[in-house]
Amino acid sequence: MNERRLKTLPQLLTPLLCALALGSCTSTAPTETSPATPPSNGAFGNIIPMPDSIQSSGGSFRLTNGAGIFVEPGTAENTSIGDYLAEKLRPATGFTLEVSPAAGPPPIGNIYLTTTGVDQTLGDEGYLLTVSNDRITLAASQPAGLFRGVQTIRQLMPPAIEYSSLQQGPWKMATGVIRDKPRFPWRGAMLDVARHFFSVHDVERFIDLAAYYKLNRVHLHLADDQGWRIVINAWPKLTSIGGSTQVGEGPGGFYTQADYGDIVDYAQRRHIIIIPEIDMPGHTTAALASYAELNCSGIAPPLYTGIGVGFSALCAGKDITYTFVDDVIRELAALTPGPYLHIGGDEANAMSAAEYATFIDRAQASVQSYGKKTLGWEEIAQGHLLPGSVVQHWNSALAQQGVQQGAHVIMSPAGKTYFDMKYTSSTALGQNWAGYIEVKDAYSWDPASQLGGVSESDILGVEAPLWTETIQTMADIEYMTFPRLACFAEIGWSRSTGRSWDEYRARLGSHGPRLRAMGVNFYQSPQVPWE
Ligand code: TNX
Repeated sequence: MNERRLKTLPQLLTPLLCALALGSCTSTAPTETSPATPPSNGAFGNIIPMPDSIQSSGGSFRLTNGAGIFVEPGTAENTSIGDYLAEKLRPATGFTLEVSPAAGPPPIGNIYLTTTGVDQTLGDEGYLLTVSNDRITLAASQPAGLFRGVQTIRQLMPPAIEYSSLQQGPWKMATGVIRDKPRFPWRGAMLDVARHFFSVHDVERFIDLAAYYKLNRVHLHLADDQGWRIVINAWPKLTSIGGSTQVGEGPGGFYTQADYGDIVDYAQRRHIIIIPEIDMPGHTTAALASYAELNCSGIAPPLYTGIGVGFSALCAGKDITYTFVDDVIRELAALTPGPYLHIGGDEANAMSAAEYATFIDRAQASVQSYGKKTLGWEEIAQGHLLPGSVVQHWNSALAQQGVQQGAHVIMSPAGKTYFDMKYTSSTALGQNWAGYIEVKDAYSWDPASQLGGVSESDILGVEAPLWTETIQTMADIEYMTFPRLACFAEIGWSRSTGRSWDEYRARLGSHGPRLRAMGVNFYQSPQVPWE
């Protein structure tokens, strides 16, 4: 029997008292729980990513029509989170779920979201969720924490809650207390919209699905050899010419600055920061084909629709190159509220090492001059990193050079995190240059022991990229991303101690009905006991 069921009365009462006092529970936070022995009481133990601590209390809360969502204080940000939760719960329940400001806990039967007087040790994204027979109380010191906790509320509801049409209740959930916060502050997914272009609507769905598993960064790979996808007013041919192709014969496409603004706003409402990437100085055929003057030869190459890498480069020796880079970075910085701009920097094999280092130094200076920090693939560690620059590990030991320069690292080891790697040799989509990544492989690794010389304190977080050379539709995106995104989200959020594939695979299996309810075209891996 699960020993967690054998609780003393004080143990059972602590969470309740804690919840009532909200702010005063720092030292009495539950300690005996860990992901090693999750509760066996159904819904309360099926959350992904696994919360930091769970105490179930064996009761049940029932959401009924007439229930409301009360937010305290009723700021625009908190109200927006209340509205988001209501939007998620209304279609399947058919309930009105009005959202109102509150001063103190609401009457029985309601949902209460509060950032007033809450334990600051929960940090930016932590939350304390108390479900009693009477109400749901979600407390966080910051709105982002409320938003993450809202995902937990969704996961505690029956899976049918995720349908976008009216479903049969009852809408019951198990009671207990969850105190939760993330291991890493950066948990991202990347979508390559350059190799194949995806609509604003597709990107928004990708953002929504990432939010469900508590990711907080979505990185958009906005330019590569095969396409330039964001309007830059100072260089309009980048999109009119450079945006007109993609891999294969398709017409490509691009985002207007207003489209990009919509994506940023959509993400912001989900407490997700958009990281825009313009890959430079390599991976630049789309730009080189649009403007002859960016080429050392002065001759524009043809547009490129293949899937080769490493053959293109901006001309490091020309002043116009740096005018171009500065214009692009200035416009992108103005459109991007988040603190980071990603300059790419990978596979610039068509340029000398000295030219490359100079280019990276100058690009970083531009980023800094517009008040942003530079992010780049680990190759940028061959330049002189400015304080605050971040290197993204993918396939070499160069990230170590970044650490030696004092940089933080984002871990995206290709053999573990690349959503474009096939699951098995019979996966129709994807590539296999970094190996096959079955669901178990996606779950069975740890960022802090992945790369020598890069340890926990050097790591800002994790990010999983979906490169889209072979990915053409939203259904393709979903198939390669799910369920691996759920595995990956747990690696970024949950503590590593006590992690067990056998426990996890059952928990993941319980998400089958949820993913189906959301209409996600996921890979039904035979490794997972899907419900
Ligand atoms: C490597 S990861 C690349 C991409 C490809 C990807 C395909 C990285 C920085 N470069 O250009 O799309 O492999 O898996």
